[in-house]
Amino acid sequence: MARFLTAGESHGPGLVALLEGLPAGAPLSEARIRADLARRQMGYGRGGRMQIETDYAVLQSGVRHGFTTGAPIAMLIENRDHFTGNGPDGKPWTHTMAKEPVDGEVTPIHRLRPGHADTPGISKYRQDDARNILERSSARESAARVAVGAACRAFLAEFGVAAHSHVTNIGGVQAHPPEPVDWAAVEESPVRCADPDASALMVREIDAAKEAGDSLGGVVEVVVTSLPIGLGSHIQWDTKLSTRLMASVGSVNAVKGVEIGKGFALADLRGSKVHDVIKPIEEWERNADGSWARAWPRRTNNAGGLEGGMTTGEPLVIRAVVKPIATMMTPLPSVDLTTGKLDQAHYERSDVTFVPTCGVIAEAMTLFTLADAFLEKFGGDHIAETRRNYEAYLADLGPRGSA
Ligand code: EPS
Repeated sequence: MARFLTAGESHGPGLVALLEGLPAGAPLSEARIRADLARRQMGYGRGGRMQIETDYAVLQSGVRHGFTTGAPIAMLIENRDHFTGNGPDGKPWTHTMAKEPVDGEVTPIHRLRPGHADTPGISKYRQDDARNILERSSARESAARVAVGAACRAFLAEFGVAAHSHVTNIGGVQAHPPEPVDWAAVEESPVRCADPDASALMVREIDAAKEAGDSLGGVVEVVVTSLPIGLGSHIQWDTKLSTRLMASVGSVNAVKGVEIGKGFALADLRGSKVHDVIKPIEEWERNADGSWARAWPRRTNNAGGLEGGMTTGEPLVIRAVVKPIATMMTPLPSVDLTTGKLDQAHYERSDVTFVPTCGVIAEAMTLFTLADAFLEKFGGDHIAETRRNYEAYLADLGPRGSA
């Protein structure tokens, strides 16, 4: 089993991630983590902050000479802005975010932003400065999650598992990506979209929203290939992999809906057009060593690689809808938390959209959840033990023999 926690504020000294449960012997390096952190920082529509940061996770523990030791993996990502930048009132972040009491005024945030965690947060935690809420609710925290996802990616890659994501909609501009998706084209696109025409229109839409002082949401899709059949379980509500994936992807900042496979479109279709017919054994493919390339393959994948809370062995397809960012250059009307009187919502430098970034975060959360399910199924304190169990399981798949 794997688990992780993060800590850190957006403009504090840094973010921390603590990942536990990866077996010993899995390859891991700061360079591999950096590759995913760099992908998270890209995407047209992000604000000035991304020019300041070059996210880098320093491994503090759990890795030696390029391999995990089985011990907890702690990672530290510095917030460069904390050490070099000033807050919206012109004071250095080191002053605004100081751990000790400071001399002189620190401007509190009283104007609540509709759509952000500000209002329920100040109520629940009895705060009179919304900064004590927004610093932690900021999507900056997702850098720590992506570092965790990168470690899980390195582990799962040892078993051929690969995860990608792409943007299918920004602000109502719908992409029509090629099938299969060209992942290299996604990485080249300014909005991480595989459809070049839609990509150009999305950039225009982001420019128009920026001009209007507004923000945009959209839809991202994560696709994971080469998963073995049977991860997760149908036995309990909380052991179903569908439950766990919807929760982990649904936890990404600003996500308001998650769907698997055809998702909400299933409402319009009859069963005969939905369920994924199983191929007869004559059509199954074999690996070079004679084992099945994929047991019980399907003709279609409308289920998005999950049936009954378990993987089918078909690609996992999971989508999330991301709401427009709550911090807007032209703020919505709001209220002051000290007086309750009408005021404009607070504005701090922000992004127009972070939908492209969300895809990378959703990938990380998916990878973590899959690594957890993989270890639950195959176990192992060293990756060689995990591999033995995995290979023995694969060798035993297929028809059970005639009665
Ligand atoms: C965010 C506001 C912006 C984003 C930030 C999330 O930060 P700032 O207030 O410093 O301009 O850039 O995202 C990141 C810093 C990041 O690394 O993703 C928010 O309010 O959620």
